[in-house]
Amino acid sequence: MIELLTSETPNGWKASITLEELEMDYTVRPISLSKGEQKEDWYLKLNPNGRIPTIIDHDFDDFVVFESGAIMIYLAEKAGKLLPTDVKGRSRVIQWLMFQMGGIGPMMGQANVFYRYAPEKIPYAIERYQRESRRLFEVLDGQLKDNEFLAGEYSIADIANWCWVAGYEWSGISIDGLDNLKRWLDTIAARPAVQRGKAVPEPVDLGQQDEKTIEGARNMLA
Ligand SMILES: N[C@@H](CCC(=O)N[C@@H](CS)C(=O)NCC(=O)O)C(=O)O
Repeated sequence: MIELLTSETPNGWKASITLEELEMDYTVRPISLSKGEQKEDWYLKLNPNGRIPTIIDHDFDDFVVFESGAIMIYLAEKAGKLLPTDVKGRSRVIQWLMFQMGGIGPMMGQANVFYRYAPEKIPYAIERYQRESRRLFEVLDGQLKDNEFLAGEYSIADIANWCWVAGYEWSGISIDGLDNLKRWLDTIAARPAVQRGKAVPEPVDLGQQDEKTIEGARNMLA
């Protein structure tokens, strides 16, 4: 049994959607980011970075994995699905997974901070992160022009990028003109496992986040 320590955020959904797609048995331990549970000593012993998600594999000596991308690779390898085993196929998936980890996630994360959460609005910072995110969306759109999914068959690379890109409206980034990206977003959103995983630990409507969300994020960032 896998234990997932998580919150309702894009990095958390990467783990819960992967678990759902792989049909693995798992339990959920919700972590309250606004209350700072991710910075408590017991949690830092599991995840020294003080962020969600983290998993504990209770069937494998309580082995702990932190960093969402590493969690996805671990789970996919354990199940033998969503990540090819041949060298080239595996590399292609990992390339697009790293594209999310090093590009989409950090840029959209900062776009959210400056566009939504920062009490002081700094136009240069807002534009910088929104423009760079849009540029990365165009890279994804180009890859999806002749490919149904990012790297061969549906994989952890699609899940990782989808979890962030699906929040484009909250980040204030347009997807106008990116028809391939739009098609891919809709295809993945329709998957039952994605809908189940995105409701962990509780459902959030990305388009309907409110002052409470902003307040919670500000507390976390303070
Ligand atoms: N590189 C980490 C980033 C994780 C991360 O930033 N998680 C956010 C939620 S999406 C978090 O835990 N934030 C809490 C905080 O900043 O204190 C990963 O991919 O696991």
